Amino acid sequence: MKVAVVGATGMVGEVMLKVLAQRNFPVTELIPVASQRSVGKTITYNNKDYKVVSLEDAVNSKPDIALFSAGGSTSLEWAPKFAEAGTTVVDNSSAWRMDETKKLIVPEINATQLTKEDKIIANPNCSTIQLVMCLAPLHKKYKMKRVVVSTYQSVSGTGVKAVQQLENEIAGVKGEMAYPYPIGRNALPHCDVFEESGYTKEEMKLAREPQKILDDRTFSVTATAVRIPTSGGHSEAVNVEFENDFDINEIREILAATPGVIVQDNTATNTYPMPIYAHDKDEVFVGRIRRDLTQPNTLNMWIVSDNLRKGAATNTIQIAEYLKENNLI
Ligand code: A2P
Ligand code: 11C
Repeated sequence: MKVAVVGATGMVGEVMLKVLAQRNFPVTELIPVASQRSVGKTITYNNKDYKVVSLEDAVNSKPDIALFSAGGSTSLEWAPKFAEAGTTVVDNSSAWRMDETKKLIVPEINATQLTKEDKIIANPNCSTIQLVMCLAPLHKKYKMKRVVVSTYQSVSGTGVKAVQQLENEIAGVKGEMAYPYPIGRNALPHCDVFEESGYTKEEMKLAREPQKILDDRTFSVTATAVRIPTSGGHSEAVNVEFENDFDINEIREILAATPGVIVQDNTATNTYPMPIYAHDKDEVFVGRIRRDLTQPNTLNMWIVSDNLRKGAATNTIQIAEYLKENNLI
């Protein structure tokens, strides 16, 4: 497969290259793409050097698939050009997620919707992916009514500048600020920009994307998204009210049997998911599974995943794998 990685020099792009190699994706030709600033630079993939090319050159070389993570405006402008050239685009930005003509895919949940006609496929937001990975199997069994989620998101979700801000603060060095406040020793109830409603865009992604992925608008999600000084891995405290009652052991069994989900839940041994253990892993980790004692049919749990892997690069590449395995590209 001729594979273009658009945004190959970026944080997610670099992880995409790593995951493509680790999962032995059948790359016969790699086309790393970035902005004009990076054209001609060398990147290494599977111990081989490649030159970064421009978007124009990448479209003209007609890749079979293009994995995009170069921001929403690049996707809006360029994904249709790739699609027109016959390339299937899997896009990690927010550009196409809520477009009714595009599918929003978490392979374990809804990849079977995909057909050859899908030329631009959207990858959900990182905090949505880890949430729906745990909600989907429980919704199937008990039917969700309402989800309340509070996130604890790492600085890598914001990008290189934010990772640098945290490192500078730890080292006691002055530098550029990615956030309006210090992030070290702090918690900012502010991920992405504020909308008129008072919610942030990140919170609204958590509210809307699960309904589209699960193809069900009968449940609702309300979110508070918080940035914390972890370098990688997003965490979520999740409260779910179901229509039907559940057995807590059965909940654990269902989650443990869900592909891509790992239960880490033993209070006797202080076993629970944490970002430092989720780092560099492809799975979603869930623990602190317990009944909400304040109202019927309601569950609390704690979900952690590496936002750059299952939250971004891995999910994108799993979509590419599904397309390849099912002869859809
Ligand atoms: P570059 O490194 O040349 O700026 P991150 O999310 O870590 O900031 O990375 C963004 C990625 O998207 C980088 O690879 C960046 O390339 C790329 N990118 C940003 N703007 C454009 C653009 N206008 N055209 C192509 N690639 C872009
Ligand atoms: C964050 N979730 O952690 C964001 C990063 O819509 O793809 C990814 C933003 C997006 O800030």
